[in-house]
Amino acid sequence: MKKPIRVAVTGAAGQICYSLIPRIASGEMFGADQPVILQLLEVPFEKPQQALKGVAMELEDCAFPLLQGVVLADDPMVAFKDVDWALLVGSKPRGPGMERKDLLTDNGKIFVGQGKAIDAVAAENVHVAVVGNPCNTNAWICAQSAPRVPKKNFSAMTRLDQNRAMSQLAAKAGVHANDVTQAIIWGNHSATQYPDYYNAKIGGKPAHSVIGDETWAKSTFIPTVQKRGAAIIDVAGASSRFSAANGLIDHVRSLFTPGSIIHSAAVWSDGSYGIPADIMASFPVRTKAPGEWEIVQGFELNAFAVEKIAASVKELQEEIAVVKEMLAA
Ligand code: NAX
Repeated sequence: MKKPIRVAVTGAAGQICYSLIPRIASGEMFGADQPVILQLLEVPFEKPQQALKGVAMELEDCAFPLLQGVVLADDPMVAFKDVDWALLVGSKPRGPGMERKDLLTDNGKIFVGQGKAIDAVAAENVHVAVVGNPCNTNAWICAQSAPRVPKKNFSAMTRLDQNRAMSQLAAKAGVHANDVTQAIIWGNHSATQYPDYYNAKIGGKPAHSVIGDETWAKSTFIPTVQKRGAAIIDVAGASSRFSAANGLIDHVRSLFTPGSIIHSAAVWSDGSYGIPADIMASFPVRTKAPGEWEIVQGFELNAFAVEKIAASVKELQEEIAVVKEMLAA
């Protein structure tokens, strides 16, 4: 039997994790022959800690063959001890009257503390995937706070956005989402993200030659993907839950599984495609070995794409400027 992978999950009593945790335990993230030990973190208050106990009891009741242990924690130093993967889902939602800046600084503090704990106690080659919003910048803060861990081991999730883009393109072309490839998301996981119509493929052919409707791409496809999270909140009264969990399963599985498939993830920029180095931006990514990925080169970006990506990068730089003030204080 393989050595178990230790996986920390934060926000473990929250909505996304309720769908995420059983899927990790059943082998969907790391593979059907890969045992896992789950280390679940929640805030140190009675209600979430009780809810976390309930999650642990349900895990027990599943008798998952691959689950080799569960650690419940209210302290990041316990939750991140020796972990190979840290999945940072927990963060505060934006409350009434809160500015984006308030959210950045409030959640930023969480990711400073968690970064420091990861630096101190996680396994040598730990990989960190961030979902809690604003996820790109939270991943950046976490990376800054964990200087021991190589920057290339950090990622933030834009896979849900990619999956949304695949479904929108498939529906327009009248095919299944399986037929859509290279639905790349560039930039920030926010309403400024750039879902790339021009490099996407449908049945191996350029999406723009199959769909042939640039007006639809610009006025419907891109805004629909950019604002899909808000649209779900409007309809359901709650933010994306199992689709976000599913996005993270896909995100980590793709980063863990070597192959030629190109997928979207926010990773540490090396300056590729003119996106400034040392920010966390979403790129086309390919995985060379488990947990070792590279930014795929060679995609053509037209003037429209360059302008859209620049706007998203500007937003990322503004977010980083806000948190730099916080880190300096
Ligand atoms: P919930 O509010 O249901 O759960 C969050 C959980 O995190 C709560 O149980 C809370 O107690 C816990 N938490 C807060 N601070 C913590 C800390 N310091 N340590 C450990 N746990 C902590 O939110 P949920 O719907 O699960 O969403 C979680 C995060 O995902 C939010 O920030 C949300 O904005 C973000 N999302 C990101 C997406 C993406 O594509 N990157 C899409 C879905 C989602 O909006």
